[in-house]
Amino acid sequence: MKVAVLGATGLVGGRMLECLERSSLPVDQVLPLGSERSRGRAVIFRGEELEVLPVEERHFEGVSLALFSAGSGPSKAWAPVAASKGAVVVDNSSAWRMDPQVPLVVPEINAADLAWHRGIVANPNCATIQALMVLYPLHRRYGLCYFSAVTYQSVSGTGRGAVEELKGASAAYLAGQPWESSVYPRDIAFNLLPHIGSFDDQGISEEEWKMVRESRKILGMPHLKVSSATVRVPTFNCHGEAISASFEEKPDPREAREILAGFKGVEVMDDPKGAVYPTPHDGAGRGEVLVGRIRPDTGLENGLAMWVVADNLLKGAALNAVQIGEALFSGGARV
Ligand code: 11C
Repeated sequence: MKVAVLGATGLVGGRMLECLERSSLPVDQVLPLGSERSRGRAVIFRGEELEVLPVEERHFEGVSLALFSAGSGPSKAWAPVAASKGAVVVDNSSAWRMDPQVPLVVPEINAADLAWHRGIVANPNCATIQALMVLYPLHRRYGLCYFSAVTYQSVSGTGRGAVEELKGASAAYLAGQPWESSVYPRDIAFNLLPHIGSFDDQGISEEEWKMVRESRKILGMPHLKVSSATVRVPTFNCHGEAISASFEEKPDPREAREILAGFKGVEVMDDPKGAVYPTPHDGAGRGEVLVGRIRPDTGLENGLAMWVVADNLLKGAALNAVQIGEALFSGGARV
């Protein structure tokens, strides 16, 4: 099969190529696409250098799967074009996620929704994916009523420029030199920014709304109560989330640990007295969602609290997109 990758030179695009190399998809040809700015650049796939082409309609001829990670503007413009040429687009931007005609999929949770796609499938936001990967198996056993997710999100979620800004700003801070932030509105080095995406008139951020709205759609629970506070932290990769949830039935933390350990794509690291709990250093480069600190929530009825870490570029983006491709074209996602 022929696979196009739009946004191939970006951080997520690069991970998409790596995930495609390891996937169960019968990939014969990869076509890396980008904007005019990417002209002349190259990417590596299976050890070969491939030229990145500025995206044009004719490039989607014969493409079965088109993975998009070039931002909402290009996704809005090009996804219908690619779909009209017969490709299935798996779009990593927020452009199509809440469109009722477009399934929003985490294959371990709602692969069944792929049955009604019309050429475009949306890949959820990274922070939503990792929260639901642990909440869904618990929901099946105990019945989810409410959850709160407070996030600690790495700068790779913003992109390559933010990774460079954290490096430069940290070096400047340690050297006692001034640093002018250009990617973030405030200093990111040795700091915390409770600000991801723009704020609405009530002061709720875009990233917080994504957690609420995307969770409801993926779980098929339009009235699920969700609280969220999303925070950018000065780590390079992996998002952490402190999650508290309440259920119809009282969860037993020991049984919850077993349920989570048995769920494909989740790994339990939970021996806090031995300092065993997931950190961003544990999650980086891994496809699994890591969970630990599983304990009763002290303030919620039938509540459970936990700490969840995942690589935001892999399960939070590229890997989930390729798994959607596997679910569509090779009979199931490989985790
Ligand atoms: C971040 N979650 O960490 C964002 C990145 O809607 O796909 C991904 C944005 C999105 O900043």
